[in-house]
Amino acid sequence: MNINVLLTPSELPHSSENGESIAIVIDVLRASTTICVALSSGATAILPALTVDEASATFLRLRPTIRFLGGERKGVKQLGFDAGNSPLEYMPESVAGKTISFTTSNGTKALKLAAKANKIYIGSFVNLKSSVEYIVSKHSKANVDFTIVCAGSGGQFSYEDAVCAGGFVQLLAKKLPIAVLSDTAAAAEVLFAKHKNNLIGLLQNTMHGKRLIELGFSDDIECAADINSLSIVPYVDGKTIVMAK
Ligand code: 3SL
Repeated sequence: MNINVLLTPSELPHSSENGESIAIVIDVLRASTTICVALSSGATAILPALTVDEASATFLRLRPTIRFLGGERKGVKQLGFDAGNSPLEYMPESVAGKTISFTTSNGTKALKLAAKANKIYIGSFVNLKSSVEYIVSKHSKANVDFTIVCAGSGGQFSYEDAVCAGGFVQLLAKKLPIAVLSDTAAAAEVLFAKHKNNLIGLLQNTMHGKRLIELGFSDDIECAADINSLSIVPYVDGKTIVMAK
């Protein structure tokens, strides 16, 4: 059993040394936080798309009464979309009972790149504890390898994703003491230990966090930093993101 962290998705697809490979994809700012919030607001499913055109085409194929189109480019809601990528736009009054066609610059791309894993979960600070508890309850055999994938930004390292990955490493390793940590997993764990008591301060000072503040999304940072605020475990089922029950 190994726990590895990929600091950018560029190393994907990643093969497992053992039998079962479990991926946890993280894009704290903001795709994985928004996915968690949308599902806990009662969205039925999220369909990730690589491009704005693909998301729009998928949206048009859905039944008008249950469809919702969300996502961003350069952090901004696209023309004709119901919402951008702010988790605060995915409250129950907007998305309960809806199927969301969703595209973001990095998060949905990382999800597609992780497709070779046997199972793909979506992680963020908001669902750290609940998702690790669920994942461990389902995948604790010695032949499992965990790969935590940081979505990064434009193919580059994102500090906040690495810190969140470290939170997953710490909890997974605590619950699965036989697991062997890679060097990136050990480094991410150190970063989490350094920042876990001031996640808002961390997110406000990363490159992506500063850009979101400039765009007027400071509230999204507080939402994304609210560790363990949601009991939700999103995973990819075929081409759809749904909530584990
Ligand atoms: O890249 C992504 O997937 C987004 O989360 C980026 S943004 O926060 O909407 O700018």
